[in-house]
Amino acid sequence: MAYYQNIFTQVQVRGPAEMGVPTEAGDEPRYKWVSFSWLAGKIGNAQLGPIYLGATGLLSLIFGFIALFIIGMNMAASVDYSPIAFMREFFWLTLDPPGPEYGFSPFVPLNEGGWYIITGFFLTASVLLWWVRSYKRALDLGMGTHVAWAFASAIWLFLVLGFIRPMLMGSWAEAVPYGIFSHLEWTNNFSLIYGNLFYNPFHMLSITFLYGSALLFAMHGATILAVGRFGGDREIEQITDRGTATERAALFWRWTMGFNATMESIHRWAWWFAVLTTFTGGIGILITGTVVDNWFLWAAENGIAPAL
Ligand code: 07D
Ligand code: 07D
Repeated sequence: MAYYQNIFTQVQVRGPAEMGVPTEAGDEPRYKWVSFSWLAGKIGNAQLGPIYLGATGLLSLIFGFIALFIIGMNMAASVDYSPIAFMREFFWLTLDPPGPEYGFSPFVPLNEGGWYIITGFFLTASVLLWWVRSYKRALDLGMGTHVAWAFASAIWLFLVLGFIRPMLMGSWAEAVPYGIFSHLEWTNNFSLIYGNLFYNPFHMLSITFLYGSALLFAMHGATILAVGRFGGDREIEQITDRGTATERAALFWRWTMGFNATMESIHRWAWWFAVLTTFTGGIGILITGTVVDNWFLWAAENGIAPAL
């Protein structure tokens, strides 16, 4: 029998604000601002704050804002600062990298790609500083640094796309433009220029891990919701003190497919699948144009695609 399904969290527990554990680094700059939001509680924790804004967090936000501001101002200039045209054409507006005539030179006239290079500097600094923040906050809380290393995998692909590969190719023109549809056009063109990315085995691997991530996420989320009534959502306790929730969940998967992940291993599965999506993806992009010029021809030569 179908029963009540809800995309929102059903139970909101509201107690005194949790201010967090004391740490060796002391309290500053951990701002004590705290409030509660019923709406936030529908999708996560109802408590907002306290927030920690150290030097890396603050600098990251400032650099990120500068990058977005430069992108926004260049986009605005491209529509003669008309707010209406800006809104109407926002998805098509773009800040493009320098043309191939400038190679990988850092000195490019501002309006011919110079702004792009400056934006790239600030955006990269912002992303790297945010990485340092995620690493340091985890250490300060006595946690493992798994989140930071997973984030590093995404940053690897980001750096390959916007910096490492353009540097190896000796041309800023290879980098991804800053714009909604322009970055999609870049993605499409990249595949066309290099002979169909589908034949790149690292693109295949990246897709496999991306699809796998979605599948694992669905299986895990569904399993835990399904055994929530037996306390299955207390996942960490269930790793070491297996209860009826774990036993039912495990048996469900053994019944249906003969094998089950454990309360611990499912999180390792998820971590690796997500991390490998961007890790293998970055390798695939890095070797395109640098090592392999045409993926279809490469595949034909290696017996993957039909020979021409
Ligand atoms: C849900 C977490 C929240 C993050 C969000 C993204 C910005 C950009 C900047 C206007 C899952 C915030 C977006 C801050 C604003 C300007 C200049 C993460 C979640 C909501 N893409 N891409 C999108 C980026 C690349 C591709 C959307 C970034 C590669 C395709 C969004 C990067 C290639 C499609 C976006 C990046 C590529 C998209 C939704 C960086 C190959 C879509 C993203 C820095 C990997 C989809 C219109 C999302 C879409 C989409 C951002 C890189 C391909 C604008 C920041 C170069 C095929 N990309 N992308 O939800 O609807 O991610 O596009 O590397 O179909 Mg992209
Ligand atoms: C981009 C990591 C960097 C992001 C970071 C975040 C901010 C914003 C946010 C303020 C996404 C920084 C964030 C600055 C701050 C706020 C809110 C991760 C990124 C650090 N492909 N394809 C992939 C599929 C085709 C192409 C990956 C499928 C065509 C290119 C993925 C299909 C052509 C590239 C994938 C398909 C093509 C990719 C991306 C199907 C186009 C890449 C993984 C069914 C016509 C990228 C090796 C990811 C890659 C990539 C899927 C088709 C081109 C698995 C399912 C053939 C050029 N494709 N693709 O997690 O790594 O990205 O390729 O057709 O560069 Mg593809």
